[in-house]
Amino acid sequence: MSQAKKILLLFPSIFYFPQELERLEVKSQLLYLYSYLKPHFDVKMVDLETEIGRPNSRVTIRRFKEKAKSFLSQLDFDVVGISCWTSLSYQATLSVGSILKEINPKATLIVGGYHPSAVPEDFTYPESPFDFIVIGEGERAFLKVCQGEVEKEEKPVILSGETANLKDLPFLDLSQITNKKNEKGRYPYPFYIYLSRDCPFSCNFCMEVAKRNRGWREMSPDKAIAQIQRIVDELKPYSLALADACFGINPKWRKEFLGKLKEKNYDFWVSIETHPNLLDYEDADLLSGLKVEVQFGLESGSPKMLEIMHKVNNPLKYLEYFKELSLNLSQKKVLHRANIIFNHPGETHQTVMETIDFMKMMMETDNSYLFWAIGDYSHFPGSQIDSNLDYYEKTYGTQIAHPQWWKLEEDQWETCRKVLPSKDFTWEDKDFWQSRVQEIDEILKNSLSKEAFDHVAQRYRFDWR
Ligand code: B12
Ligand code: SF4
Repeated sequence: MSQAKKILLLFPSIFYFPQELERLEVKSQLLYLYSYLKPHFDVKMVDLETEIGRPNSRVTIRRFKEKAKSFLSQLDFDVVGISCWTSLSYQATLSVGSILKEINPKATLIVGGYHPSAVPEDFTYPESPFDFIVIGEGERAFLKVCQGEVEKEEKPVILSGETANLKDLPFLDLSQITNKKNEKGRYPYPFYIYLSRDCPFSCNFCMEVAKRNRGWREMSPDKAIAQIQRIVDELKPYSLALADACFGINPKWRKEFLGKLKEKNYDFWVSIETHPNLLDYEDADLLSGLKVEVQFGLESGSPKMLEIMHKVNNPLKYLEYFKELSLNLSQKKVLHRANIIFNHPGETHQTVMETIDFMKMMMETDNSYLFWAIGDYSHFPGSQIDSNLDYYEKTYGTQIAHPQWWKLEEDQWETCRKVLPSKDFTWEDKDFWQSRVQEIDEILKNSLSKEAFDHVAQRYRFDWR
């Protein structure tokens, strides 16, 4: 093994994305790779999105490339890992890949993330600067490349990532982040960590399948708490997101972890993202009194849509369960959020109204701790929908305006949502759900407890302040 290798881990930024959705938090996927490789090599982590920015026109992209070239020319590297994490980074990845090969033709370039996992062939074009394309988890595959266990070939090599045992993964190395603390000595952005990996559910819209692992692997509750405590000691964050694709699938693990988290009684916000069927009243007891926001991927209030989404086998039971659980959480003053996707393939005016009616019914109580995050379906490669587009077109009349939108030179965040869910809609009235949601905004405001209202206004709804 060559210990002298210099490794650069790079987030290439995002092209053609509206500026207001800018994110400055540390890219956790790189931090995990960094922490894994650091004991073996000289590793540096660079985020071109924060260093240079997020260009969204031909002119600003040209300037971005010039700046990237001059910035990267000053760095010394033998191996570069580029994270094309979402499809929104596709064009930035290709540009930065070419720049790196121009600066150092001998360097080994590895690309990984959700997009290469879903569409590895997007990186194997003639003259591609990439040597390795990794599908799925990066830690082991990256190490193998650096240790010379796999050889470069004339064409890019596609590698299947190996699943890491979370019990053996090192704690996060935060040494490159401590300089991002503010004048109060605290890390000012949400900090995202993962206590488990993968998800055994198979929602049709989700990209998780692209990484090709369908189990659920967790670190022990003790290790999870020790990891959090290290972050607290070193970064003093204002908020921590337990961003696992699906938090706490195993009830024994979940209860033990939540019990230990409760003992810590942290003074910062912790958010948890999970499937509504997983939590029970005992979990609600454990969550009560914590500074916590539980985010549920509820997705719809329409039984028909839940079936089409393949969210659950028994949608009516699922919605009933969520209603009871939410009431219980509100009684225990636990803030919780239901995420809703409108315009998923198959959506009709009727299913939109079923969801609106469900939301209204959930808002009938006062002093609620339930609020909503509502958005349009966005079409990403690698999901079951993407793999079976024909079926949705034939069955519902779904139209995806640009099935390969990440290759277009236009606002990609808008283009990935140019989806006509069914023949029940026209392109003109597909935003039908937005005005229906607007109509119930006042009911939502009135249903919330003061604490929940203040939380939502401060974090999400600036127009409520
Ligand atoms: C947590 C999360 C976030 C967090 C990210 C926190 C952070 N600081 O990194 C937040 C909330 C900020 C976020 C934002 C966004 N997200 Co998000 N997010 C997720 C989520 C729920 C979990 C990811 C996860 O499980 N990570 C666990 C770690 C261990 O795995 P990983 O991140 O995949 O990294 C591993 C591999 O990918 C690989 N890898 C990654 N990079 C590299 C590089 C190399 C060289 C190698 C070898 C390997 C490699 O190795 C890593 C370690 O094993 C996923 C998935 C889901 N089920 O919904 C969506 C998901 C990734 N997000 C998605 C999207 C679209 C977004 C946003 C664009 C949304 C928005 N409106 O802004 C932004 C983009 C942010 C950005 N700048 O890139 C999509 C991506 C789809 C796609 N094809 O592009 C997903 C898949 C959700 C979906 N629609 O299905 N997200
Ligand atoms: S949406 Fe959530 S529950 Fe469904 S498959 Fe994806 S990660 Fe799992």
